[in-house]
Amino acid sequence: MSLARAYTNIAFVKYWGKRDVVQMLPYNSSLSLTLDQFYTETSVEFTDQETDQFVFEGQDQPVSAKISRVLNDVRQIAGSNQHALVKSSNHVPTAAGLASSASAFAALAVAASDAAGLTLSRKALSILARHGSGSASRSIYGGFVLWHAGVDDQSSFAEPIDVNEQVNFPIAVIAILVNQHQKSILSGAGMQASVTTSPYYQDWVKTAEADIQTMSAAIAAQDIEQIGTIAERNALRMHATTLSADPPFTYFAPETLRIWELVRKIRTKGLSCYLTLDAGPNPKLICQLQDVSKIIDFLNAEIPNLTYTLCQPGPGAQLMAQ
Ligand code: 2P0
Repeated sequence: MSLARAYTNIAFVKYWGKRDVVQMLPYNSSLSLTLDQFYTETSVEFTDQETDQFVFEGQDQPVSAKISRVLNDVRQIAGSNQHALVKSSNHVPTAAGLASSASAFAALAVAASDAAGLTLSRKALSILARHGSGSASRSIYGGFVLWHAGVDDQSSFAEPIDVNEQVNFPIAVIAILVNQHQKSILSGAGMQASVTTSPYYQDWVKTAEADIQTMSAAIAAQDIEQIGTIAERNALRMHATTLSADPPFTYFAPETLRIWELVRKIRTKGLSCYLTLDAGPNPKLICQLQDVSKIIDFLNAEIPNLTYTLCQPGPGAQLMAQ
């Protein structure tokens, strides 16, 4: 039995669309920060049982095509035909709206490969995790992580920006929960709708690739204002490809726009504070660690009873037990 833990990540330059849905190759490179507040723990054991089995939070669940894909890859590399017992649980400090397939498939890749007796490089683990879910390729590593779009299976992988996977400046991400409901359009379907129907899609890809360059420079300069400025613009351009899809759709809730408005107001007070959000309505605010309580106090005065989770840079995926 092998047990692995992986943390979720938030993309500062987003992945939004596959140019190859079978190989799970993205249109553009993406860049994320692994967070320290939400993780998935997954154990895998290969046994003589007749089929793969998936137990989530203690309950038997169907084995999804994505889980099968990762297990089949591992079996193929290991030359094994045994089936797997996979047990997984999520750890969320408060209901943070941070749940993500990134932590799930990074943990599965690390646990399943180890359980099969493989010692894969981290690059190979990143590719294996990508076969389950694109963003999982980034959760193999801690700190800031760049997922190279690549041109084929072996060139599409993530790597850490800092070799030690550390972030040596006081950046924080405040995750705000405005809505706990399951999103109506899953990200895989949402991104494909943008790819196939938004007339702005190719412009999104072009600007996202440019954002990778400027974001990398801003991280090297430890410039949180610049990092946040690029991340907010990138997130809103990603969401513009949903508003411009046919039929149009959006992940915004009314509270999302209200918080974005307040974020702009906070900036007029001289604080660095920037919005990003994924395929759901829950905003994540990028800021300086020292400004967190001022920002939360300001938001609380305007919208009481929101749930906040303070996140800082988190570590890469790791084996917890063998
Ligand atoms: C990201 N998202 O870069 C982007 C931003 C959501 C918005 O990656 O279809 O679960 O499994 O590859 O990785 C969420 O999509 O999608 C995601 P699949 P995934 O983090």
